[in-house]
Amino acid sequence: MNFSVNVLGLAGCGKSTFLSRLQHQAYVGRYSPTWFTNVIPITFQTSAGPITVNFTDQKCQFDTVVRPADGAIYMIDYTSKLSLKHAKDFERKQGPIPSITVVNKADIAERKIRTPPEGSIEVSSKSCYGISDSVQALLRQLTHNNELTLIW
Ligand SMILES: Nc1nc2c(ncn2[C@@H]2O[C@H](COP(=O)(O)OP(=O)(O)O)[C@@H](O)[C@H]2O)c(=O)[nH]1
Ligand SMILES: [Mg+2]
Repeated sequence: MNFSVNVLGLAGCGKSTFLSRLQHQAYVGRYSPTWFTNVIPITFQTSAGPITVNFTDQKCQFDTVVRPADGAIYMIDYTSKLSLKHAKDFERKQGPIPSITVVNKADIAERKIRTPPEGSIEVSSKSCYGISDSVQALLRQLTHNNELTLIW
């Protein structure tokens, strides 16, 4: 199985860090802005067999063109109120496709967002908290299979 997934959220919210966490199981602490659009294929082992997701990581701005995809990850940053607005804008632009909303940087105590959107998943790309849960939720949405479990 093969899916394309757009990763969308305000610059600095942690999209590239989240993807390198999935790719290398490692945290890359330094900030290097994303200039180009990168497609990162990652294969996950699941109870329904291997699933490859081609994640699109891109420089996100308010005028970013959102391409069609099989699914999307909308990322919010707990330390940025603006990121909440951007995630909603991206969701509207992308339209109704299988998706999850993650709220990243859960490891930071000083939060600007008090009430994250309903159904969103709290993650920390730094500590790895919630990462496998979020991927499992995404794969369940993409496959329309709520029994699917991620082998992490
Ligand atoms: N404390 C903390 N910092 C994070 C986390 N995820 C990303 N960062 C940091 O946030 C900054 C922006 O991350 P990056 O992945 O480049 O954001 P992008 O612009 O959305 O791709 C970097 O300095 C990361 O190290 C996290 O879960 N916790
Ligand atoms: Mg980036």
